[in-house]
Amino acid sequence: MHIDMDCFFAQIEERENPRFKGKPVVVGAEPKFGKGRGVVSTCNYEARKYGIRSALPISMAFRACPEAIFLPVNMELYKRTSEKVMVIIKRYSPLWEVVSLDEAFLDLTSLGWEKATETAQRLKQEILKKEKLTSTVGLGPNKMVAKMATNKAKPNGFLAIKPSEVIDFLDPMGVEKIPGVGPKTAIKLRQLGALRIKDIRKIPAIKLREVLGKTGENIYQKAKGIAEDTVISEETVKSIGAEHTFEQDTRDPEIIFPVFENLIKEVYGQAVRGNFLFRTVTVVCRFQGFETHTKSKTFKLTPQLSAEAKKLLLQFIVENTKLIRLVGVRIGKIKKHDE
Ligand code: TTP
Ligand code: MG
Repeated sequence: MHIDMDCFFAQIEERENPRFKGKPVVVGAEPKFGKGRGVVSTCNYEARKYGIRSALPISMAFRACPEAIFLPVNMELYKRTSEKVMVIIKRYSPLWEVVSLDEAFLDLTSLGWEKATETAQRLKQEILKKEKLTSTVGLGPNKMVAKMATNKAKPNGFLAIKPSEVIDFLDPMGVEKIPGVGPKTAIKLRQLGALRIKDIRKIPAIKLREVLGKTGENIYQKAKGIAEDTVISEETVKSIGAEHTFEQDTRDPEIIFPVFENLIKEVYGQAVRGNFLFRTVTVVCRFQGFETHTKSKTFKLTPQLSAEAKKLLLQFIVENTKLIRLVGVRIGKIKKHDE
């Protein structure tokens, strides 16, 4: 499964300012009445009707639609929102891969096709309900097809391409729709007579290799719908963590410590189940006003998690008098017991 949020930065701005609804919204550099020098980060679908796109010079965006709402990039807000969305996404499979602030893959293979379809739709609905944001979801037998399904179904769409449907799905598309085929490669493919994906399969393999080298072989495979399907969960290998946001900011040890104890149990349980040894303990503390700090300690041998984590948390409480919004614990420098 592939998921990508619709016009992410612009949609968040619309959510925060309902009066923008239905109007063209452009997020990016300051337009300065057409004299601005930066570019568009993104814009909503209303603005796209005027030809405005990511990476377009802001001066051109202004000329295309001077009456649009132009907003600066509020990265803090987008990152915070992204984190919340990703927390939801990761709950749907232990095999997840975050690609960017608004894009991720999940491996749902073990569910089988029907359940995977249901699950993916449920995820889309949960993000809409909890974060008030629309997304587009694609399903396919590998990452490339899933991503292409998302692209095809945008915005606020859902599209599942079964293995038996892959070739019919790919055939009529322009060669530039293949992920990884940029404008230069697309031109070379067209010079070889391939306008659509189905044409790529007719080019002799030797010719493709001659013109495009190793990428040529890769593109040939992609044109047949064959691509990488491993979803790499970086964090499950590098570290294991858990965190909790309190209903209300607090400094009450009777609230904080039981919660923290549970987080430790959860992390420790995961380490035991995965048969992992670890050498770092990290505690994260977010205070009122979103100020976030971490404290880490690295040991020569796997330490006693509970004792070390509590020492670090106590240091936070002693050093900082602010109310606490979130606590988390994480273990790192992990390796399998038998490695
Ligand atoms: P995208 O997912 O590529 O674009 P999008 O979410 O705005 O629109 P959609 O997916 O519906 O087509 O990128 C995610 C965010 O990354 C985007 O909201 C803003 C940022 N971004 C830039 O700042 N500059 C860029 O050139 C691109 C492509 C994206
Ligand atoms: Mg997006």
